[in-house]
Amino acid sequence: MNLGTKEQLLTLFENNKGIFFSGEAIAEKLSISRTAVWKAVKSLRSEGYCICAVQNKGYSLSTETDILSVQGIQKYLEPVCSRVTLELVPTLGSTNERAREMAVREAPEGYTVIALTQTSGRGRLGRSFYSPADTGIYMSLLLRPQQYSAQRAAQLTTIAAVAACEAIEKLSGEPAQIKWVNDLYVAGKKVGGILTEASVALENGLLEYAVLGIGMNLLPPENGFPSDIRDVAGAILKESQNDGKNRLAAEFLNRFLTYYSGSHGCSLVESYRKRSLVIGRTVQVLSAGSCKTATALGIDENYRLLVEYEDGKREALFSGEISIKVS
Ligand code: BT5
Repeated sequence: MNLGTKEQLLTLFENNKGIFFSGEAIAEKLSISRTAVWKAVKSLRSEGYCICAVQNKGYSLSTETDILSVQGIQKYLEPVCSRVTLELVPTLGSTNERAREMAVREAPEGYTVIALTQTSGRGRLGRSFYSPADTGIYMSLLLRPQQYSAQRAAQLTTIAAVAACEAIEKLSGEPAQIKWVNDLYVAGKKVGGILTEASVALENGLLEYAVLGIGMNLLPPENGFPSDIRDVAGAILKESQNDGKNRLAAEFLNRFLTYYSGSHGCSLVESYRKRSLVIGRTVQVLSAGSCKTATALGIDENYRLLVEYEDGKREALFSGEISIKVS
């Protein structure tokens, strides 16, 4: 089988789910032999694709397929994603790690890597992100923003959080919330998180590149979440939807890149505030080994969390080294 035949066939199928193509028609479209068509079908089936074969009708990809693929995501991408180049890798340690390696190798802005599973998915401040196969989306985008200070880089996380909430809501119809600064919640459970990592040039303090990583639990893992996160973690959907994973990934990219490019033309602070899980709540502010109780008052124009401590002192928190626990 020629390299790329399977990918070409998947593109045809993904763009025409539920439609039958005869072996002959496929062979002609892709300029390959009918044996090559059969081999490509077999190979896709071995990856889990449900391809029906009906006599006198041919082959068709089931409309119920929900497998992440470059082709499956691409069909939902809007023009704002024209510079996105997608790479899908079955297993990676961490997609953020991979995107950082690509950044060092001078990959252009828009390089996006997706893994079906991660063996060392990373969270903030050395924490880990559980990334089982087939139920979640683990994705990192390489960005090369111009004239961004490190502080402004933190805003990438916040616009990504708004984009992710909107994508989740579109797919599930359920309201999604943000636990300042990077956690995504649905119905009181954490369904995703964002990790932005940046490289800053020492000479001017500006960003060389940023890697925006997002992990979302679309479905409950087959054997449930591990015991240490069972009380916290949840999934966006209860059961698989046609193209759920590809749609969620694409909906996120479409929105994030619209906001990142500035083409939406207004601040997202209001959308962020509206979804905040912490405003008005008592929180524990964890930083450098200390833990202080405070009330979360609001979020300012720079996405800082305004808190009031028990002694009445107020502070505007930057995300950097701080974590929030909601009481
Ligand atoms: C985050 O950190 O939630 C950011 C997660 C970012 C993951 C993506 S996946 C693609 C890219 N590649 C990477 O290697 N990372 C990014 P944080 O706010 O620090 O939360 C971590 C905490 O969330 C853990 O200590 C657990 O308590 C909990 N947790 C771990 N896995 C989870 C999961 N799958 N769902 C919900 N909660 C989880």
